[in-house]
Amino acid sequence: MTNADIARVFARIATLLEIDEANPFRVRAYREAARLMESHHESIEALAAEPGKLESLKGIGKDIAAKIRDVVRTGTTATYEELVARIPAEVLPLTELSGLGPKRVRTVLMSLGVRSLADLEAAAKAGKLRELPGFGLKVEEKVLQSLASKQAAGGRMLIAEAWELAHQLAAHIARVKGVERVELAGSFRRRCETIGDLDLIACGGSAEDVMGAFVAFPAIAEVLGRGDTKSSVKLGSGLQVDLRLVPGASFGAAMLYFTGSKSHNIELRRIALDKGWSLNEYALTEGEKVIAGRTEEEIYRALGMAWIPPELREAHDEIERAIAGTLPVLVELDDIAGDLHMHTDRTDGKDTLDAMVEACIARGYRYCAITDHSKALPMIRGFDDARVFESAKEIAALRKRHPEIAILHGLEVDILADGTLDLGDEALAALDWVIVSLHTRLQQPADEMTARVLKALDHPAVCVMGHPTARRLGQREAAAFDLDAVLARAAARGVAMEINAHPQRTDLNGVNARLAKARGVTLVVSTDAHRTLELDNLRYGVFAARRAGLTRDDVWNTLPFERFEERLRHRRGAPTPAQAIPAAAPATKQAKTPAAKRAPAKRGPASKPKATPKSAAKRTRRS
Ligand code: DGT
Ligand code: CA
Ligand code: CA
Ligand code: ZN
Repeated sequence: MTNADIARVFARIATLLEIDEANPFRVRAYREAARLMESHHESIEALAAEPGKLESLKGIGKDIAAKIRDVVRTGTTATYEELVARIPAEVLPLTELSGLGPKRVRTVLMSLGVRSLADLEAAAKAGKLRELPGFGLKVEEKVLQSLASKQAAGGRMLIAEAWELAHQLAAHIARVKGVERVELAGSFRRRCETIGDLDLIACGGSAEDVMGAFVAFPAIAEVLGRGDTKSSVKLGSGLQVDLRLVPGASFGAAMLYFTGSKSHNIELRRIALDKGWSLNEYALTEGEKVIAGRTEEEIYRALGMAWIPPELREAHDEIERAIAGTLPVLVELDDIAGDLHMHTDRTDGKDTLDAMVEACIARGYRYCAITDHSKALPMIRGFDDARVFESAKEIAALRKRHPEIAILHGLEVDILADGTLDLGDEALAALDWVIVSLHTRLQQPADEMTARVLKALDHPAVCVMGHPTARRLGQREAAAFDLDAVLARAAARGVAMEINAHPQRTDLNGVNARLAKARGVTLVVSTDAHRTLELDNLRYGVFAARRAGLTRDDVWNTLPFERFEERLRHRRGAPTPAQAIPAAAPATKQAKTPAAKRAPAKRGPASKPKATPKSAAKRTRRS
């Protein structure tokens, strides 16, 4: 059982207790325990096996520790069972809709008898929500909207939510006697942002052993079907998993078929048919004769093309390019040299400046940008101008403590409703790295929204637009501005567009990032981490970049710091203090440079711009 699986039970208890109007301290104890388990770096299951270990964690008392052991052992605990005996468990997903929380869910349950998403939709459409105490028309509209975007997501799961368990499940099958290969295929292998179900392909081992191990995997809630070549199960999270056991001679053909996409498969099959061959999940054949089947490479080769990375298999232009030998060499996770969007506990992040920087160093980054929020978000203590100047001092001190990485003093500045930025020009100029983002007034009419964003991009201090469309998967659609016009302006102004790697954002997504590249816009892949662990979300941003067909050259933060900085200077017309930090560091961890050896790292806000027009020409883009 993963920490997330265990945590889910306690989060559910907390929500049910809230609906039940239990003592808030009790609610908080469960919620805190769930949070702690979810972000804990060691396996909770392993800790539960050792006496006293769970109890030694801050926030976990004797009582909760006992319940964790119940959950590890049985998958549930008496407290949960008692609650769901009184409150229907189907109301739990209702609390995740924007506009509703446990309090309002209690109200719809008690006064309207709403027990499920379908009930809720019917009540909202009948205009019954607006009349409830504490609701109103606005809440009703919000609920309808989030129900609509939930349906658009089709009950699919974020790839990030399946990531760990999917790999654990594959590893579990790989350990079975005789098994030669196990791979995850389907939309998961194509690195889609959401997945409908998981498709596992294995070869080697007996059906008895392989399928037996599969249906016994602890995270499985229900066995939907068990056969010798295919079994299907449902995990506790609701995700369905299909496992297919195929002969080694068909492994490549099965991988190709079950990786999809369906339309990519159809195009491949047409090419095979044109040659008088046939292609299915067993092999590429000519009559009775097998031409290829063991590996994907040999099938693609026989069809006259290069092997195509799964992220590109969407029947876009990848087959033409594979035939012509012009497939892009896709950017990889290891190419990213620095993360340029992260928050700290100075605003709504959970970790300190030092913790975030140390986590970046641990991940081998050569640079990073600290980008807390601006004052348009007052409830999280967003920065005003004075706070920015104060922050500059904090960052200067931070650089002294961590000389092995270049730290950019950044801010995520809100784009206000009229397109002006949420910070004065002098404060903006004092920053090394300015992200501009939309967080508020997302319902503006499209024309106003487009004008608002274009105006923001015109400000000379702007480096990059953060999570450009502001969508949140399963919660909120993309803002309604004219993306094409915005991309054209970004290209003209030399402003980059972010691929925000937060799994629920993935914004720009693969389709839009492809468009950005076509318009000549440079991309930046960053995490928007609000805690150190979220720095690992970077992979989901890289997936979107790969699905967009981006190469290393299309992504600004793949550059070594010196060249990254050169380009930034060209963009903003002034050297940054971070530039003073040694850039050409060796690839492995190095000893700390004594602070005295480094050049003074201070620049006054009034220092003269120094443009280096030559540097831009260095970066030619592949098209
Ligand atoms: P998902 O699960 O909805 O996220 O998306 P996929 O792509 O994983 O789709 P899934 O699980 O239904 O099927 C896995 C792959 O199997 C799919 O990408 C292509 C292949 N496949 C499934 N059904 C068909 C079909 O009717 N024709 C062809 N050519 N391929 C199919
Ligand atoms: Ca699938
Ligand atoms: Ca499937
Ligand atoms: Zn952010």
